Amino acid sequence: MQTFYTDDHRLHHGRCELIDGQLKPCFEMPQRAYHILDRVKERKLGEVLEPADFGRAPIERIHTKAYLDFFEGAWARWEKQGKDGDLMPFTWPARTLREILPQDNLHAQLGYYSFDGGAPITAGTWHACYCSAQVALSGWDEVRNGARTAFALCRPPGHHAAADLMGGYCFLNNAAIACQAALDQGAERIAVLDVDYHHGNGTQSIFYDRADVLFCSIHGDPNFEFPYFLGYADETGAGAGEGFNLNLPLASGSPWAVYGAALETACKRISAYSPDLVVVSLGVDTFEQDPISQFKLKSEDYLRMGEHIAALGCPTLFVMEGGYAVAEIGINAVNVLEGFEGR
Ligand code: OKP
Ligand code: ZN
Repeated sequence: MQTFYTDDHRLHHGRCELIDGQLKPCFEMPQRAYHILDRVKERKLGEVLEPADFGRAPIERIHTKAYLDFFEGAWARWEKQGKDGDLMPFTWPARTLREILPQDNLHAQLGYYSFDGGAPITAGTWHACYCSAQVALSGWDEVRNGARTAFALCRPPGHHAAADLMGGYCFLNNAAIACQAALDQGAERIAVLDVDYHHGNGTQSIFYDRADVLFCSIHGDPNFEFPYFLGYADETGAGAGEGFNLNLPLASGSPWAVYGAALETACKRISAYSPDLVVVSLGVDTFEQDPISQFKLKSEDYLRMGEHIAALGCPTLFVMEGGYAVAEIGINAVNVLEGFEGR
């Protein structure tokens, strides 16, 4: 399996996040991608290739032009104000306020285009995210050219990002961008299997009213876990998309026995859909030692996960999402890929 990767992800490096009332170093850090890359090489998974540049057009198929223009230009505006700290929102148009977009103020616009304070913009964030999307598109291109599978080693992750919202460490929805490119290039039905510990609210929202993308997600029950406001089992799709959204929220502390059963349920639904392509939003924050998550998967369980996905018998694009147990992230992510390849 080929891996697509660029070092440019390092240009996104948030300094800190607010957690439990304390400022701590960002969990979503460059070392995550370095560890995965090291493991890909150590296990001789296959070639590691730089992404091609497909431009901004495929990104604009998912995100609004206004959102992208804001995001691309935000750092320059911040710098012009003489600031150099991470750019983070602190006011949102929540209930009782108006959902309006003030024309001049950077912070107002940042609040409008985000749903939490977990996606800090730094000097290189736009470029890193642009490259992360190109990594996903390059992975799709590889599958389009006949490969059974490819690994898009994306960073920053993307599944929390909606058409015009950043949040949850995500800015551009890499998996959704790859899905839309595949549909635009002839695929008719795509299944997204989101195995990240957190619900992929961005991906769900993007495809919620559509039947050409089946979104299946296994995640910590939003009753207790981020992103709290989406990801419940009764969200089954809307309009033409009714029946094409499957959420499988699981209890805190769920081990592989519980997780594997949910994965079988998701795989059955995906098989019945007979997709042309499966896009896996590959988060490994379901790991027992993950510092911000509450599932209990062990490293060997990720081999089983890959085997289940391979049994679908579909062309499969893996798109990296979360995972914050940095020392083990490479082992766990690559275990899924090795399980898929049956080695
Ligand atoms: C991104 B991905 C913890 C707050 C949670 C956001 C988590 C984003 C996860 N108190 N902060 O899905 O791995
Ligand atoms: Zn996650």
